[in-house]
Amino acid sequence: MAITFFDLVDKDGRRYSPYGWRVRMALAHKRLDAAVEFCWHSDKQKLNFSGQHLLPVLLDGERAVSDSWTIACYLDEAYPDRPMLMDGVQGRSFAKFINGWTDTIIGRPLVRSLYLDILKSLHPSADAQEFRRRREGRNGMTLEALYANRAKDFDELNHAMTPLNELLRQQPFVAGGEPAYADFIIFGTLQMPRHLNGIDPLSEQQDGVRRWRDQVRRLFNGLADSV
Ligand SMILES: N[C@@H](CCC(=O)N[C@@H](CS)C(=O)NCC(=O)O)C(=O)O
Repeated sequence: MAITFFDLVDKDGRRYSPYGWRVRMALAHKRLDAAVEFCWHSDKQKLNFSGQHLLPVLLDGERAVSDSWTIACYLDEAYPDRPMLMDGVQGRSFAKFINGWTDTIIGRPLVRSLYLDILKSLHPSADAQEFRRRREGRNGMTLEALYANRAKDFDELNHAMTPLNELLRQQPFVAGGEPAYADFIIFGTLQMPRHLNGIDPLSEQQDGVRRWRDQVRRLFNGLADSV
């Protein structure tokens, strides 16, 4: 059946969504081809069929699946004959923890420090006022104040990564000897600044994470470098 993947795009055609990257890597891991449909922030009408307004969304035949975590679980359930993203109950439980940890402990400081860059790169049809209003309301600060806090946010993120760095000094991938969805979750989040503005939040101390990131970038014929 034909798969369509709805992904976020900015005014220059850049695809920087951390959740979109998780799904891109997951589809490649499962050796599944998908047609891509580009959407911008607040492109709600285009996503009406999915019953919600956030990206990414996967349409597999008639079946619409939203939310990157739900999509990853769906792909393993619908395509068990393809390489698994998460191995068994333990694999899924571990990846679920990594998903929550990444979104809160790593993603939150990273994303809020990038809001101003995202605002500047919004697609011309996106609702910039709504984008600003929602983020400022959620954080109780202007996007400019959040931007000014970037160095502190990067320090926080690097501190939180200490155990991950230690793990990746001892093994090649987050999931163990081979890459799996747990890797794509963290990697997807780190793809965001890379594709948005080229800023690298990782400090020099993150030698394990940096080595791992280089390895993941080489997967699937360098998919991570494609725009
Ligand atoms: N938990 C969701 C988060 C999805 C999400 O926040 N997507 C953002 C793009 S990175 C979005 O669609 N924003 C559009 C908007 O706020 O209008 C997932 O894992 O897919």
